Amino acid sequence: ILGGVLFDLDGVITDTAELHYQAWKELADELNIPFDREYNEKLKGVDRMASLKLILQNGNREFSAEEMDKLATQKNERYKELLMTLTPDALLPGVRKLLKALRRDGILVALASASRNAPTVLDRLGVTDLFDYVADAGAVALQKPDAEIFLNAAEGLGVHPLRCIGIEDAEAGVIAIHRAGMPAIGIGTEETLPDADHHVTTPADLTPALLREWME
Ligand code: B16
Ligand code: MG
Repeated sequence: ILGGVLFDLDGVITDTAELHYQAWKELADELNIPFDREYNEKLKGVDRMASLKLILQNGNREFSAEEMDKLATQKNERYKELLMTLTPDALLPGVRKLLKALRRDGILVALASASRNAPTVLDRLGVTDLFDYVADAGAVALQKPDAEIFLNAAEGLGVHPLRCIGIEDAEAGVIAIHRAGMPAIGIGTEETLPDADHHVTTPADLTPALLREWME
């Protein structure tokens, strides 16, 4: 029986990847480090400091831990500015409808995002009220593909992990969902998400009935 649906944020509810890209790009340009949209793909679902390390790999300078903290903060301040441009129009198609349908059916909904800015993003999108729980990315020690954030989200809902299903657009997230013992729905294709149990092109293709069926 389906009790809870756990959503990833970036790439599932909205495309914050483009805003992350803009903020990282400005920082990389300032440091004269090559960075493009293709490389940005590698940062999806990866937390802030790990993303910074991946970017700095392409430069030929070493940075102290203190400098790296500063750079990560600089990027985040810029990212937060960019978040202020988000409106409910930035919700991916079908998301609001799906969230409402789940609520109507008594299925609980949580967010399992690696982003510490997730609560702000939900507010900007106007969907905070449609979530029963938002897992705290800052309180999670082990990043995706570890199961921690999904287990934390299920616990926050008070629903047993085996009664939850997860939705992700990144392979590391799909693996995390499986490690949490849940079926994984991939927003993408068999090619981009080879391990997902089911694939859809957009959240608009999902309904509570379909998720219930895939829970079995
Ligand atoms: P922040 P998700 C992830 O979100 C993004 O995909 C990733 O690019 C970002 O670095 C990470 O959140 C941390 O974000 O700097 O805001 O804490 O896909 O897990 O929802
Ligand atoms: Mg994602």
